[in-house]
Amino acid sequence: MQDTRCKMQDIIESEKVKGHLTAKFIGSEIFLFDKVESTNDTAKDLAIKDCNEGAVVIADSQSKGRGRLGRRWESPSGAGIYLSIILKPKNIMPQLTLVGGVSVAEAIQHICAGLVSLKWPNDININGKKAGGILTEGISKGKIVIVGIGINVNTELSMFTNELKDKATSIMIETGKRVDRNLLIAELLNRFEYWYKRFTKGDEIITEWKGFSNTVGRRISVNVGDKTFDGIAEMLNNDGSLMIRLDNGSLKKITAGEVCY
Ligand code: BT5
Repeated sequence: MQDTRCKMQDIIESEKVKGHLTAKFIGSEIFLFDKVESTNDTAKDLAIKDCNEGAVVIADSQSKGRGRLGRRWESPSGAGIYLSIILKPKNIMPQLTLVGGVSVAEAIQHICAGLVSLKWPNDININGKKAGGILTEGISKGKIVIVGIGINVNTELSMFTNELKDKATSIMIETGKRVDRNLLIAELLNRFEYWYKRFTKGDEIITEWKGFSNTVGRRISVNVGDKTFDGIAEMLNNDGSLMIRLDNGSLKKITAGEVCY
């Protein structure tokens, strides 16, 4: 495991990322931009024009970074990791968000030992606050999947809008350490390739994901559209969906939603 700490303001450089890559196809092509609207949209454009599986789009900042349901993803420059991985899986795989989550958690766990957790379905938390998120989108009838990953790395509290100041955090805010984004990107892509290969060979990702998660076993509220379900998160299915034991005793399967606890 490499020491990803740094003292200086870091600049993302493809060659520096590649210098630390052990992954063979994830990151084999890197498209690096100073600023894009959304790396997921740039990745979609590239994927439609044709590029290899594993190509990665990285930007230092985004003007229209997105979360799920069109929500905004704050993406200040010089601070975070905003990247999208282009995949061409043989089958439709709803668990790719979980593959992304485990890869991010593993890449940052040595910096934030004991502080990083995953919240179903797509949040990366540090010390219980949101420090990252994953946006998985399919195009071409699911033949191409874009896994978009945002991580607040050297983000300072003053860089967040007021709306986020209480609920968002970064690696630096929680640990006091600046991190070299080049090394962290490489580590993340290395971990992603490892899990993606295992996963596409048929291994499950649920056990590793649960190892980082405190969602299962908790009392939660889940918002799905305009409905709210209250109960205990009972288990994760192999397809990545969540089973919640509702207060009326029945079991409800949730495939997408907003979990609060
Ligand atoms: C997510 O959505 O958590 C997925 C975020 C994915 C961002 C990456 S960056 C690279 C790629 N390109 C993109 O355009 N997107 C992906 P969701 O679960 O819907 O959470 C969105 C909510 O998180 C917002 O409504 C805010 O409340 C909060 N939020 C926004 N920016 C944040 C930030 N930088 N850190 C923490 N929370 C944030």
